[in-house]
Amino acid sequence: MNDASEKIGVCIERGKVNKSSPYPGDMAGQDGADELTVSALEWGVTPDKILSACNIGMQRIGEKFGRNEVFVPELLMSAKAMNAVMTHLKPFFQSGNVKAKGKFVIGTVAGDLHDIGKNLVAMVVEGNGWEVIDLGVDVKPSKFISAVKENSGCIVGLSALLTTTMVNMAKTVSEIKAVYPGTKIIVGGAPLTYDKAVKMGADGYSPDPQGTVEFLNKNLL
Ligand code: B1M
Repeated sequence: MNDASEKIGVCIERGKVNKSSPYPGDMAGQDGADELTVSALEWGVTPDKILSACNIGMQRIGEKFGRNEVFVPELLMSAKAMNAVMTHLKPFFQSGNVKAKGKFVIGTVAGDLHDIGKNLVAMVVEGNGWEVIDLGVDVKPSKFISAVKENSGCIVGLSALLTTTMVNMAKTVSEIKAVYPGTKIIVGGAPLTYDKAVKMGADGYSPDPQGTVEFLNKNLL
């Protein structure tokens, strides 16, 4: 990893959004995730490299949270810094003027507010030529069902980051399948595994955006 992307990873871990942000105090007045991403892209650092540095930063803040060294406000600042980076990376993952291969309805399941991973999956899928209908976070099964009704032939993607919300994911899969048995559903998110996905009746599982694209392309109607 080079120095520029490493610095961005540190901004994610510390929640340093941009130069004008006074948080964290010891980084006041320094460039943040926002400015450093712009510079890194100008210097030719690849979006993939920047993204993987961000993921390391997120991993580190998550571990600190797990050890009770930081709390929700710190996680929120890291998420804000990550969003600042993603604003600049988005154009690289979206190509535009491509005829859509099909429709992909995605959302984070009920009770779950984590959307960074879901947004990344949505971006990469869109960049690979799919029309993405993003239902957001805390999405109830009924909202997914309405979206399937409105977007005939779509494939559905469910994201969950909490072990507690995997129950809602399983419920969403079974409720969609009860009304639209032919709908293909892929699930993903940190607590998921292939076995858990199969157990809840999903058609696919992916640990990352690229695997999601492969699943979609395989299930192209
Ligand atoms: Co929370 N959080 N959080 N959090 N958070 C985790 C997930 C946690 C592991 C932290 C920890 O304890 N170490 C832990 C969950 C433990 C568990 O259940 N196993 C946790 C907790 C406990 C909580 C709260 C309960 C804390 C509290 O309030 N006491 C609370 C819950 C709120 C709720 O949802 N109801 C909470 C809140 C938050 C914030 C709101 C502050 C913030 C989220 C902000 C946001 O998303 N806008 C937050 C954050 C930032 C995290 C961590 C630090 C980072 C998550 C992240 O964005 N990762 C996280 C710890 C960690 O992951 N290291 C943690 C980066 C992202 C790119 O990766 O989301 O995994 P990820 O997505 C990947 C893959 O999973 C996959 O592709 C993505 C790109 O590679 N993927 C899919 C995701 N969805 C997919 C769908 C697919 C396919 C692939 O197909 C459809």
